[in-house]
Amino acid sequence: MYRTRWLTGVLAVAAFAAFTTAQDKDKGKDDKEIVITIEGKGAGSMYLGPKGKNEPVTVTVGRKVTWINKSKAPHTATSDKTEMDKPVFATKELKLNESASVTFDEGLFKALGGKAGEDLKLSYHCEIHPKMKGELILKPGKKDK
Ligand SMILES: [Cu+2]
Repeated sequence: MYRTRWLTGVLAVAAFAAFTTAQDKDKGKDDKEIVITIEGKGAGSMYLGPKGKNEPVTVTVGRKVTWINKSKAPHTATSDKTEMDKPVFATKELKLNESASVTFDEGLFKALGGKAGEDLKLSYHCEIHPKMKGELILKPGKKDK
């Protein structure tokens, strides 16, 4: 009897801790992180933005974009733009359920050719499957929140 009560107390604390962590994580996502899911769709694979579609994703400069691979084939997110023959940004090769993030800060925005007050269209691709393409629109300046 005593032992059961002790266990209930521990479970209640654990549940509270889990709830708090989940809340903090969601809050962080709302503020800064944009998640793009990489999914296999029939013959090809696509980069699906927060709306679940392969369409340009708008990113305010300063925000973090996370790509997570939900298909069995490995993929990357690699900028089309190169600097000294190297992509300006590139994730590692992502296997199933692996993710990688890129923070599009002011420095990276400029390295990609961004100018103050102008949106920058940024196309990227998968290094393993060059037909896989995605697009971001980087918005400089004010945060939208
Ligand atoms: Cu790929």
